[in-house]
Amino acid sequence: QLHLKTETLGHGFHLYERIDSTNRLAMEFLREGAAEGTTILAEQQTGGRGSNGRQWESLPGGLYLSVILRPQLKLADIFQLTLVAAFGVAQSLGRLTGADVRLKWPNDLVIEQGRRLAKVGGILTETRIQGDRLAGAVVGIGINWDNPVPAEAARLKPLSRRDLDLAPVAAAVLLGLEQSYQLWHQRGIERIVSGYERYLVNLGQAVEVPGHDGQGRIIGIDERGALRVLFLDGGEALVMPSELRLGYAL
Ligand code: BTX
Repeated sequence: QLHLKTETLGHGFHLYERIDSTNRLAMEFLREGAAEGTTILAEQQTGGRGSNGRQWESLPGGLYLSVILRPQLKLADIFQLTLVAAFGVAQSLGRLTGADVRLKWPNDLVIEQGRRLAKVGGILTETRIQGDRLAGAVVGIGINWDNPVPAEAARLKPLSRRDLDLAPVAAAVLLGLEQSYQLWHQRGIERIVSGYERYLVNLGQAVEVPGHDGQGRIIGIDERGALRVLFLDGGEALVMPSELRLGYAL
C-alpha cells in the first residue's frame, strides 16, 4: 500500500517482486501506449540499467522504480527531464530523511562522506522518439535504501532520522518528481535549473575540460543540462555529460 499523495504519478501502478529492469518494461509499456504517470516498481532487479550501458546493482531493500512521462518537448531539450527528476528526487529525499542528499552532475544522488562522495542513487531517463518528436519518456530512479551496495556507495536508511520502510520512500519520491514536473510546466526550466544548482555538489570544483587550456571552475548548469565552466581568462565553456565525467573525490 503506497498511500500516494500525487495527482497523476503512480496511479497506474505495477509492482514486481523481481524483474530484469523496470526501465526496460516501462519502455515496453510506453510503446504500447501507457498513460502518463504509469509507474513500475520492483523489489529487486536482475538487469538494472545505469547510463551508457552501465549496470545498476539492485538487490532487495532498495527502491527501483520507473515512471512514464509524456511531455511536449523538443528533441534538443530532452535532457531537461533528467534535471527535473534529479531536482525533485533530491529535494524529496532530503525532506523525508533529513539527510544532506546532493546532486553530482549530471544524474547521481550522493552524500558527502569526508572528502569523498558516496552514491546513494541515480536517475536514468530513456526516450522514445518518433520522426522528429518525442513520443514519450521513462524516468528511472534507483535509491540505495537498505540494500547491500557496491564499495564506496552508501545506503540512505541508516542516515535517515525516521525509520521508514520502502513504501513511504516510494510515495515521497513520486511526489517529489511530480512537484518538480509541475513546477517545470508552470515556471519553466529556469526554475528547475536554479533548484538543481542548490543541490549541486560540484559548484566551485576545479576541472579540466578537453579542448581548453588550464583549469576552470564549475559555476552551474545551463538549460540543456550542460555544465558551465569558467576559466581564469574570463572564457566560459559548456560541457555536455558525454564530454566529461566528474569523479567522486572532493
Ligand atoms: P550511472 O551510469 O550513473 O551509474 C552506474 C554506475 O554506478 C555503475 O557502473 C557502478 O559503478 C555504480 N553502481 C552500480 N550499482 C550501484 C548502486 N546500487 N549504488 C551505487 N552505485 C552503483 C545511474 O547510472 C542511473 C541508475 C538508474 C537505476 C534505476 S533503478 C530503476 C530503473 N530501472 C533500471 O533498470 N534503471 C533505473
